[in-house]
Amino acid sequence: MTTFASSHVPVSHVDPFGLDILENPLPFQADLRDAGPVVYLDRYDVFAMGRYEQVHAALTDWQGFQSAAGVGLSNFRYEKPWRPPSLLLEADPPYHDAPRAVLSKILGPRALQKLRASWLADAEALVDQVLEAGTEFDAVTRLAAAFPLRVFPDAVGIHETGRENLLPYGDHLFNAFGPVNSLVEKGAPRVAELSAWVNAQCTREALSEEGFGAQIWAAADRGDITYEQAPLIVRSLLSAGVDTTVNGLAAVLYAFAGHPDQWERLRANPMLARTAFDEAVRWESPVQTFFRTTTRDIEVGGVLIPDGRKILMFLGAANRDPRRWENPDTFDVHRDPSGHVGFGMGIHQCVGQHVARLESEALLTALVTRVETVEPAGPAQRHLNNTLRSWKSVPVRVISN
Ligand code: OVM
Repeated sequence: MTTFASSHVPVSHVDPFGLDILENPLPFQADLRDAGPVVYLDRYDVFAMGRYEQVHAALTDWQGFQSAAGVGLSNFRYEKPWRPPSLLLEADPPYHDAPRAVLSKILGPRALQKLRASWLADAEALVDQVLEAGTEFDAVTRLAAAFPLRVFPDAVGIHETGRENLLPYGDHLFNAFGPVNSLVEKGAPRVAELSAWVNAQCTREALSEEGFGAQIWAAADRGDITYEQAPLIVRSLLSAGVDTTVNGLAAVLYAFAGHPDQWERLRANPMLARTAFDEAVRWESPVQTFFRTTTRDIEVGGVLIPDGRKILMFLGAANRDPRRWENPDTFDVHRDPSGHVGFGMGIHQCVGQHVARLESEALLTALVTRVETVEPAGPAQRHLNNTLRSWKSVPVRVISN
């Protein structure tokens, strides 16, 4: 980190999407926060925010920090997006409002009550199956990935065929919010094939008669959204609904494997499952970063950011900012993690967060009644992604009842 005394804005030459930084972003994020409220990243000619106060304020100010120019590095004012923009993630009011209202209702706590009993039973069946096969296993593949893949595609209402495309599509999509580096190039050969498959799942004919997908099309029948919008809103579910929850669940399982005292607390009080998941989302921030674009010249922390510029928001850095959190690096199920920006903040705050919380509640509840202790059974391995803090493998050993 270098600071030019002649300028008001600290400058960093670091590539936050460099593979070495993605492997362990925490030291860079601490430097970023300490450098100032706004830092200029000369490698990409963008600004960055790592402190909770400014990240929170910018996320809440959708008028000043737009999403419609894209929430990746690419600026849609000047560059053609690689896929038609999301009607939710990459839109601002007024266009954002109707898709958001429709999806909020379909994915809201009330609507999810209907899925609760069956997801709890699915989690129990999955955990029983894993524990019967042995007491040492990979918590990522066997639980964190297996559970969302077991319940979410069915809830959306897509076919069985091709579901193995969901994770690779999401992996590439989240890479594509970053620069065109080796991670994006690695995914490029399959983009056309994966996109074609995802898009084909979004038509009315491809979807089951109940499920989130059918409910989106029913909203078009009612005139709440247009028929042109419906398939793109289904696409948002398939884009944002799998890799995110897989990595959120991986985060909470990894956290507990490394913190036996915290598992003990959860065992003593299983009602902590929901808070524990939010604490893991704060601590690990499965979605590490998103960009915004200034809609006018805006001053932040004494730095003038001109109109139309990209700002990289470090959700992960904000969630570990010692200016906001006590012992931010500690995973603590007794802390109040509310206010974390791991799900974003403001009008774009994760519309699927109740789905994610229900998945984690189901999985943790099934585990906590069956597993006395959980510990690492070998080194956990990261999966590198430009946006996601992801795990390839988290080997664990458990003692079950
Ligand atoms: C979407 C979308 C895609 C990726 C992430 C996301 C975290 C949304 O297509 O709407 O939100």
